[in-house]
Amino acid sequence: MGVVNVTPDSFSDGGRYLDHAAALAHARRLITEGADILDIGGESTRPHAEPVSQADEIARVVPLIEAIRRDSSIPISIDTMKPAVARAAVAAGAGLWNDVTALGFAPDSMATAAELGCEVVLMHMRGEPATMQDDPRYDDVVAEVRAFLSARAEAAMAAGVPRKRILLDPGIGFGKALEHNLQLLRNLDQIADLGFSVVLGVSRKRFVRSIDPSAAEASDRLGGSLAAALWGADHGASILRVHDVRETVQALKVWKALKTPT
Ligand code: HH2
Repeated sequence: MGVVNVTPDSFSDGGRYLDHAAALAHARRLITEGADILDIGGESTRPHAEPVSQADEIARVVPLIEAIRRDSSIPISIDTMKPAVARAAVAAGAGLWNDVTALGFAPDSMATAAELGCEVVLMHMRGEPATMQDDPRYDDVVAEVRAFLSARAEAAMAAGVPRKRILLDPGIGFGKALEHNLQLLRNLDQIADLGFSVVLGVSRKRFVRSIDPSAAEASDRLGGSLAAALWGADHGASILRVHDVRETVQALKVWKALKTPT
């Protein structure tokens, strides 16, 4: 899953693709590089990001989704917590709603997902983007994230989202200190054991800098991102949400070749 952020402030590429033509060119490049899904986002979820109005978010993402749809049938995911944005994105051609609030932001999120009939990514986040990195604490991060995701999946099914349309994501970096992120990655199989496809977003995240302080800039974190992506692939992730598609596709090809006995 290749990331296209149409935002001025995303942590790794904010501002680069706010312009429609630049975002479209980037989306096309990710398709050429081997992305299987494009994840389009119009609001940054990084700590202390500025909130975006519904109208502005729709104006950022819908023309891009329409333009991608004109020349590609690639599955498109909309990264939003707002039901109205998901609705507009699905009408424009998106088939997957990636929600970092696990359909918890608005009272009508669950019902909207059921009505739209799209796939949904339910992600775990502790707290809200503005404050989530202020000393997050857990007794048992793996058990708590697993129980949360299981409960949200049950709630989505009760609201009418079919089981096969639900994907789960532990939400690396969302209200988690380094040790929490590492515990979740080490025990990713326990999330996969819930029986849903697992989406994993480790690309360019801050935990890489926590391990390698020389990786101050998000763009310095490719090596760590690839290491974590392959670890995820080996421990039950079926979709990797990444910025560096070409490099990740190549890493996965080598990993797959090594795993296939000759
Ligand atoms: N991470 C980010 C945004 N959306 N969605 C899922 N399912 N999983 C993730 O790990 C995830 C996500 C943060 O990355 P990015 O989009 O690059 O930055 P920003 O939120 O600042 O736009």
